[in-house]
Amino acid sequence: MRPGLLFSALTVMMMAGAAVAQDAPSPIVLNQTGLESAGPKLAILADPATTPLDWRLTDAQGRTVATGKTQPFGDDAASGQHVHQIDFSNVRQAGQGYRLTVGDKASRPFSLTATPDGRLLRASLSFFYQQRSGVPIEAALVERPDLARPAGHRPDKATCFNLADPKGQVWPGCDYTLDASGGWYDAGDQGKYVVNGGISVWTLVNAYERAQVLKRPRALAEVADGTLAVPERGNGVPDLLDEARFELEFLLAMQVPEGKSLEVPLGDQKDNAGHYVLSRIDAGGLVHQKIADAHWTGLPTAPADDHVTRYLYYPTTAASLNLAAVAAQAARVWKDVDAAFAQRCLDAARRAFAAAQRHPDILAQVAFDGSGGYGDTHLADEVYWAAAELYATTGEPAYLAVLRASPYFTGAEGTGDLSWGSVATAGALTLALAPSHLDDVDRRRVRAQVTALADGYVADEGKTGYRLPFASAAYPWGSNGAILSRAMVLGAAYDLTGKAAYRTAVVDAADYVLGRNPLDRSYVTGFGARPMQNPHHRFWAHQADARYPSPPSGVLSGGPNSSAMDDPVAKTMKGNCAPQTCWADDYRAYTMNEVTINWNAPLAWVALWLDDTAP
Ligand code: 9MR
Repeated sequence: MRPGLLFSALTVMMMAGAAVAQDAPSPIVLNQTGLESAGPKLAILADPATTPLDWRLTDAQGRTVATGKTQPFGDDAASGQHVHQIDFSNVRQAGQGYRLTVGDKASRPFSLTATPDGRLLRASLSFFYQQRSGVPIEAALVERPDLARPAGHRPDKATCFNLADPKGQVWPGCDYTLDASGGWYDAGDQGKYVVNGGISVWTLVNAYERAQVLKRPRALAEVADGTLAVPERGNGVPDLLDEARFELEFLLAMQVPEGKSLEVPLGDQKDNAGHYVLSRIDAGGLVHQKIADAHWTGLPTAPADDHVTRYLYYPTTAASLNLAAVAAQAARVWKDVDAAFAQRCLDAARRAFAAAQRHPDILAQVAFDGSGGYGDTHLADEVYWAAAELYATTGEPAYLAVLRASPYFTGAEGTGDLSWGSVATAGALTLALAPSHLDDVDRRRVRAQVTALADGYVADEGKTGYRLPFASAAYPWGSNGAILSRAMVLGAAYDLTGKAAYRTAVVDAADYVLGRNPLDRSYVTGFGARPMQNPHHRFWAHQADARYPSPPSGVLSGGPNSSAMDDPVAKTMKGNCAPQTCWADDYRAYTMNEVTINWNAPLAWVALWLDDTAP
């Protein structure tokens, strides 16, 4: 075949969104996108040998540039392997075509790069644009024409759920509709959930606020106006903030109008039939938990083809506190960008917080069909986060009083891993970073809490064969998101202290999701030799139906899940996989291979942070 023909055949395949053939797994694994020439460098070999083995690093010309001995880690529970670590951090010459060998085993060729190229950051942020609801996804703004699509759910107007839930309880509905158009679809489904939207948008805005407060010109330039493929480029506002605001406008639209009363469950009260006892309350200022379809749609379903009736689901205390937190954060960050928007956010945040204080126990714990639960019955962390953001923004004593009463503030309780349902660490990160009215003693204590949390993550590195800051015996739903959320805390600890071990752990987390794992898999589409290709997603569903596209680049798989193995693929693997290997690149594997805004957000945060701090 002439080269021209080969090229066009490949192009057609790519345009059609076809999955591309992949390399076989390699016996020596490392970040498939290459490593920083001046940064830490680790590769992993699974080998039964109990004594150190000789390794050799060759360059593109086949010349030996370094040799050394592997460090046997031994049996590693997470991977189920006997692991050797190969640390070649001393090699610092940038270049391509490096290869590690141990006996007859070899790595794929890889590069050492001196300057970050920003590709991962841009691609990981493009995910948010492509998850937008209510607007067309424009061909000019995506990497392949088949990723363009018409607007879905335009408009996304709904009233409150007024049908029977799966347990037979009939819900009363409400006397209003909200226009909740816009925002990002959550994941492979097209629901829009306030608590998950909130933590995701907070993460993106925090990446920006960090760069702003710490005066990081490189990071600010990377997300400035005109840098991202978003429709708002050229409007004079940093593109990262444009993307975040698209979600914030949706979150604001989910707030119950003043003067509305609603029947909602309070706490756990149930009647003899097991139905929730509903009480009529003044609901103004509370925030609806979600807007979503009345029943699940199948795969594939392009957003514009979803015609299932959508409903608002009853407001919850968690969603209200969540909006209070992110709207307060936005009020700070937009103050000099769009003062009117900042004021609107602050008003909404105050009202949401006040409403949540009036109604502290409206819990998201009812199972409805057609959408995820994001159920949460422990809200002390949401209270802390919201109070922290409001205090950082306003300096008002009433919010400080709430902070002082929180076990997370005093340190009686650790803030713990950051996730959609565990948000105290978001509050701590804000208090540690944002210029605020905290006195020095309090500020020092909060900062020490952040570094103590990070120290625990660094300690985890030593317990894992693949050296990552996550040593849990079981891998949870969205483990890749959990690992990258830890990397954010480590990044913040590095910002506070400059200690190299923190940055190394961030690099380790990124290396893990980009290929240094027992499956030799890059969990980010379009990055590395063996990227994930078949997410659980209703539009990027090429594997399910060839008329739909494969995913764009920059989308993070949820990752190995050894905890909730109940999708059709996971069921066949149950009991047969070590935690880090309970994963399959299959669109049906919704517990392992879905993609979400709250996992891509820490990916983007970490990508920006690594670019910014590259040695
Ligand atoms: O990310 C969520 C995970 O922590 C939960 O264990 C899981 C089951 O409740 O739900 C996950 O969230 C899903 C959400 O409910 C609906 N959209 C897709 C999300 C990712 O699978």
